[in-house]
Amino acid sequence: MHSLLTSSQQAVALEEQYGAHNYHPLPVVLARGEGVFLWDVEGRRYFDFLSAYSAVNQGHCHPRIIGALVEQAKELTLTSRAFYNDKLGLAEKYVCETFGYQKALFMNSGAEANETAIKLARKWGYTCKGIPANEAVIVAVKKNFHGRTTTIISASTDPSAREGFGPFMPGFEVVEYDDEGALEKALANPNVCGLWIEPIQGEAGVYVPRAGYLKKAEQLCRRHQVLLMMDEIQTGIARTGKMLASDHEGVRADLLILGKALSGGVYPISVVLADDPIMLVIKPGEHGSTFGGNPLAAAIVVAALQVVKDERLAENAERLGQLFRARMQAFMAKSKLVTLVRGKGLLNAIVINDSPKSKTAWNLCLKFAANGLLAKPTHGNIIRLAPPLVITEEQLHECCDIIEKSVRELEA
Ligand code: IF1
Repeated sequence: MHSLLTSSQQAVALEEQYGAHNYHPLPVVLARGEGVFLWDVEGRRYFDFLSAYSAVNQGHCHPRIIGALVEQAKELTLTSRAFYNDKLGLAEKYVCETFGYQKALFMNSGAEANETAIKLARKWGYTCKGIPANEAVIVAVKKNFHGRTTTIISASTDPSAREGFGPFMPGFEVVEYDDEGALEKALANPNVCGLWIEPIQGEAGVYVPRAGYLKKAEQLCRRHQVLLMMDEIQTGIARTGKMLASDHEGVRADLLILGKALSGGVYPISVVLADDPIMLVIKPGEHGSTFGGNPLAAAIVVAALQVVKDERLAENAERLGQLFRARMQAFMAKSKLVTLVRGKGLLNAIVINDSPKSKTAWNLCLKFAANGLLAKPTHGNIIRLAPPLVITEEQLHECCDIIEKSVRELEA
């Protein structure tokens, strides 16, 4: 253990005094991670069932990804895009071939990738669809989560994400999610350049739309010359049992937005993928960022995606996700506290039979922690359960035992 702090309490006190209070973490101070495991400052071991919101699909500190980071970090970390570097082209090719697109634009955070997609969709709307200047509209959906910038929260319907941060960016129309009629209406507006959705709404509580919704959305986008902007930052990279959640319905986004597990949780990397007619509307000097496409990120992203393929993480997520939901269904039949389990692959959530305003879900997560498993409620009474995709069947059963034991303890 190499933690510089001698106790968890010391860490919490430091953050309380010197850190912004923009989070309310579970009272656990982590010092080390490996695979599906995390250890706190005192050396207690936990199963990670949050995976940094699906950024650690490959498991904590995966040796191949860390190896790529360390090797490249000794050579060259950042040049800025004022010059070329010898790793970016290789990463762009690898990512384009992995997901089947002609071009990639690398950024850093998921929010920046979504901002990039907004700019691409708008500029494509003006230059290719003929939308009058500054009148482009992007259709978003209720309970979306795409990041925390002032433009992105302009499309949010979550008061806590918007309160006190106005004025907001115009040009967004927000409709019901999982409602094909609402899409038919909204996309008929000739000024609409993009439909911006998540294939499964993570933050909303792992809300899986009805079968066929994504396919219908794709068809409506084609019919009305609207770009399908698919935010797979949380659902992508094998999390839902396929390389992309869109793959379950054979849907191909016009703008594919990725982040988080692109780096295996080792480094902030995001990317927007598109074909030439869309990507090339942005000309040299019109968009970018200091760290976007740096050689260190480029080396990491190739290793991180190779791990996903070589270790068949999508297949593992598919198989163990079925097993997980089956065990939870069986357990729910005997539990008053857990009323629903939903998800795809290893992106799942349980719904607690209590008011969203109650502390029951939080208290259950405290029980999980005391029993060696880390998870956190999303909204109120929903607990997301998303382990790294490298988890084994035996470990998954051990985690289900912990979950069931904790629920029984809370019910007692
Ligand atoms: C926080 C939520 C999850 C995302 C999708 C874009 C982004 C995210 C579908 C932005 C990021 C993170 C952000 C983090 C907690 C977590 C989160 F609770 F905020 F909503 F996962 F559901 N699209 N999600 O899930 O990517 O800029 O963060 O790299 O803000 O607390 P980012």
